[in-house]
Amino acid sequence: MAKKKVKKTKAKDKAKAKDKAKSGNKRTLKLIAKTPKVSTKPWGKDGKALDGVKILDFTHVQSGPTCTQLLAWFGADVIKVERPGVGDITRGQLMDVPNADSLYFTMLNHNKRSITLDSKSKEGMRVLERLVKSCDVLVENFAPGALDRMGLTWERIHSWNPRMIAASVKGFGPGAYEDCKVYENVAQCAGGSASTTGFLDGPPLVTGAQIGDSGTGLHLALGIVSALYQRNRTGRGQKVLCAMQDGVLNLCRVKLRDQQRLAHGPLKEYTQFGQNIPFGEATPRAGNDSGGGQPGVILKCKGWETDPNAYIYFITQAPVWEKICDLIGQPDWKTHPDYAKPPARLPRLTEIFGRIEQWTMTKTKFEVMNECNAFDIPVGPILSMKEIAEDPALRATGTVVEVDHPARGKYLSVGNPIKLSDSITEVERSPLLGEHTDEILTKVLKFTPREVAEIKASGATGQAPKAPAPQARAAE
Ligand code: CAO
Repeated sequence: MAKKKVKKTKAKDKAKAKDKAKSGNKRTLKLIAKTPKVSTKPWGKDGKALDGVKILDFTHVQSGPTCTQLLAWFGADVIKVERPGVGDITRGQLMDVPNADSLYFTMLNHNKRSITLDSKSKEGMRVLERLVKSCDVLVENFAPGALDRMGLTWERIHSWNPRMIAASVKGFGPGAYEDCKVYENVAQCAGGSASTTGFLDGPPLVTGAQIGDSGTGLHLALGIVSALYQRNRTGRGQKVLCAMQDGVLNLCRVKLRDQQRLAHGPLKEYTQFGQNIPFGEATPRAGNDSGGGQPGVILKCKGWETDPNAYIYFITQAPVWEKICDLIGQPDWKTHPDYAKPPARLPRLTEIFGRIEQWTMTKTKFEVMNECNAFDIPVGPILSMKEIAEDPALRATGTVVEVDHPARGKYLSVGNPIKLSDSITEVERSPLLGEHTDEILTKVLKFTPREVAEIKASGATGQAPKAPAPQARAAE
């Protein structure tokens, strides 16, 4: 009897296992069946990469807006929530045209919609709740704790919408400085950029590239897209955090590399090695030395006495060394034991670049560019912002775009630097403050006319201004 029971149980288990395997197969088959067919529409004509993704954009200044602008360019519907009457502080910062949103704002907030909302009011929170419930991602870069103080804790967000991804930029990650407010240059200093930028005999320098703000915004965008991808599998949202210090350090990776190399001797590719200047305990400032294995520096070109940008970056890449020697009229260096091989050149970089500079100073930076590239010698002209703004190739690819704005007229912006062949970016002007408040309340959040009236009467949305009439613009 007992034996029979065991047999029965075994048979049952077998059947169960079979069923499980079958349903597993079914699941796989289902997944395969669900895989969409390859689109028959032409490239770039089948919507955008992030079509259908809705973003509650609670960002301001530069880091967060950089992130949401990228997502908008890839097709996400970005709804920017701004404080009534004030909006993103950059709207009014560094203004150049009276009564028009600044370039600071317009160049970081393309392709978004704007709703004004006092998030600290009862009616404001009612709208926010519906936004959280209907969006896929919340992006914010408030000072630490501000979102919690508003009442939008992660627990609350997650309970309202378990699929929501909550993405934040903060200055520092968890640790001693986690409560600190941070701006671009603070991050550059704390992330290792400033201590390694500048000349050996000068103070630390910040760079013009906004690696703290825009760099962290880029990192955050990748985190969000990854979290969206994982959500396809788990059905669950998650928190995404990018600390600006971490983002800067990630971009300064090669300097932490050099810090560790110091333990094994001097950094021979640094100019200071050839100048017999001893190395200290930390990665030094390297002036314009290349950060890689191919020595390079900035050299003067024709006109440098009057043009601050008549310079070129010149890299003595090892595979083209002989071509460099021929080009600068120093063919004997091809075989000379002091110059022929890369290790022999390292202690002589100042002398070598001095000799190359004698040659570059006889030519404009564009002549050097053309002559060197004819021999595959990597060089880079120092382009001014004026030259970049006027560059026809950058215009042709949409990296520099002209945008029209109802209050400020035409202006130049930097378009999407990431090109997708099947999700082509169309750069649209930034929204006016609260321009889409009504549209979002009614069409996106589906509040009834009565509810909209209640929300508005409470003052939660403030007064949405209208775009100036064309005549008014002409008179400006
Ligand atoms: N309705 C009501 N209140 C709102 C609101 C809205 N729609 N939007 C924002 N606020 C409130 C916030 O809740 C916060 O209030 P509390 O301080 O009372 O909680 C307040 O406005 C100010 O927010 P903040 O502290 O973020 O702004 P700040 O100008 O003082 O600081 C910054 C700016 C950038 C230093 C800080 O936000 C920060 O450190 N952010 C994280 C790092 C970052 O992104 N830095 C890069 C900025 S670009 O250089």
